Amino acid sequence: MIAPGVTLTAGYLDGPAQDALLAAVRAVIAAAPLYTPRMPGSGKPMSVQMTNCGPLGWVTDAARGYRYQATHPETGMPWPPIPDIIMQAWRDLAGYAAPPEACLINYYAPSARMGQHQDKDEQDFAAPVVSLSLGDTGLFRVGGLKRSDPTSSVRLASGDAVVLGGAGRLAFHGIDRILPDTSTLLPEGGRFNLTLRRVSALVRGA
Ligand code: MD3
Ligand code: FE
Repeated sequence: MIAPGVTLTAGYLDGPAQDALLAAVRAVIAAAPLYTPRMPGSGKPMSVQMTNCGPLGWVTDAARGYRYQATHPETGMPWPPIPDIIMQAWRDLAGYAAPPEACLINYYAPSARMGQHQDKDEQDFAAPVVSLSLGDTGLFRVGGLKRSDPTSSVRLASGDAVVLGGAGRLAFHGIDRILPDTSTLLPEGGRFNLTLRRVSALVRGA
């Protein structure tokens, strides 16, 4: 346990499983290209590139801000389905009966980072977020429910899985930097992170 409700499974994916997941990620990107998301208001580009698979995808731009939508913001196409290997990871790790609705794929070039933030654009905070890492190690920092709470740093290496549930679901977190040349999985270097999320609230009796 990294923090209350935040569980790291180091080496969840072995070498062949990382290769298979990477092939699935490349196939998603072939259908739904990585794009550069922009901050709400300012339009400042994020250093991380993103795409999604699943019925919904997380996107952001200057005019409309953070949201989930069913289509790619640049191609207008529906997001491709979540590959089986990714659905299997959710079934293994999430402990949650309903399937994920969104799989956000982040690509960190060696110089990219992600500032401290909370994931709170979802309606269902009962469901965990499941994270899978591929490629160079990311220096992950997680705190508490307030931005000012103390933080701890964790290295997320290729093949590692993190489950964010319970008290950890709304913890502040980010990626301080990518540790270069820590994996040979990606010939281009850098890191992919996948986050599997429930977006809609489950309606009792529906
Ligand atoms: C802790 N991604 O896409 S994944 C994000 O490595 C995001 O790309 C990071 O933060 C990355 O929003 C971190 C691990 C993670 C994901 C969600 C969390 C940690 C979390 C939600 C609550 C607490
Ligand atoms: Fe996040």
